[in-house]
Amino acid sequence: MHTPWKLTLAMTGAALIGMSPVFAAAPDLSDPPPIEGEVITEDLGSHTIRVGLGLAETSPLYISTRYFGDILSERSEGRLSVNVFPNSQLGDDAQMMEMLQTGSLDMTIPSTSPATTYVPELAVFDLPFLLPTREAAIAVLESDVALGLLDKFDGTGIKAFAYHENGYRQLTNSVRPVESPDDVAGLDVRGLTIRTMENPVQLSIWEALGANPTPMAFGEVFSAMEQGVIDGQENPWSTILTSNFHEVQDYGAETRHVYTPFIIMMSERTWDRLDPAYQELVREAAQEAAAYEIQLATEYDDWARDQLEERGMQITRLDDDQIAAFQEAVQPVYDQWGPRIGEDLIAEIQGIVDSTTSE
Ligand code: KDG
Repeated sequence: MHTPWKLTLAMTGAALIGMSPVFAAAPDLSDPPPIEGEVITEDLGSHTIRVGLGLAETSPLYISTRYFGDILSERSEGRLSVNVFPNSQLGDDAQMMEMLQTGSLDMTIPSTSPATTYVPELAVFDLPFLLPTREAAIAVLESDVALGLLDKFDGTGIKAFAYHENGYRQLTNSVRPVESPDDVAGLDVRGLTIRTMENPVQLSIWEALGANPTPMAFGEVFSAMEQGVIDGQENPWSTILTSNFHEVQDYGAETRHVYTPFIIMMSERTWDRLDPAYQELVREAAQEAAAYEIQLATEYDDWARDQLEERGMQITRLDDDQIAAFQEAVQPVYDQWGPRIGEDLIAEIQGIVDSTTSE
């Protein structure tokens, strides 16, 4: 199957990496998983679902959301269709979740961090160095513990279906290379001013590291860095690349300090308008899109880092001892937030992590 959006993405991908030989190693965007499953032939009404995203058209999140739309369309004989609005053009994560509640937007896929306003326990994902490997992270996302947190959106006006991967967050800045917490704090010079997501645990992480944390919506980050309002930010390499942050950030450090997921969610008002057969289809498509997004995000991660280096970002790879220094510095975050997030929940997540590392 060949649809115009896939062609557009292939072209965007080529432009993104400048048609260099590295193109061969780039994630394969032309071959999403085949769309399988029952096609609903009965006319159960036509719906165009508007999905707002914070990230750009080249992000794994956008690509998998288009795939989600393809599944809905193919399996409803075109009666369900999806319009995706990237680049925070409809609002930031917090605003778009409010729009879901009022029914002025159908879907969005925010990070868990701003979604803690609705489900405070989701802050468990904000705890630093909790999910040490991707294997452990995925096991957690697929666990009943994590899926149970999605049920807690009940009563908020939002339906939450599945987790996507946002990924391991890395630090970038425009001032100096970072190898240690001291480089963040500055010691003899000033601490780095770092944008954080709008979430108090994220704020505590950067306070513990001696930075000047500045919470800010994602859509404002590029211009804040361009204008020198902030020195840096932290996000997965794929977001840093697809948002062109390397144009205003000279230094990166592979800190992997937090693994944050995304949540695919829908307005309950939209949900209630859908026939139960379409509701089931939306659930299935969300899960299939999540699996594809996680695959793409994994493929993007190292590739995006290498692309950033090729484009001139100086990236510091940290060894185990250097990572341990960051880990030690952020320990107060656990003391401060553990009781509020729930020690039992944290222990359950740690149990899942241990089960993947002891196998
Ligand atoms: O659509 C998702 C983005 O808006 C956002 O969640 C990205 O991780 C992110 C951040 O730093 O705000």
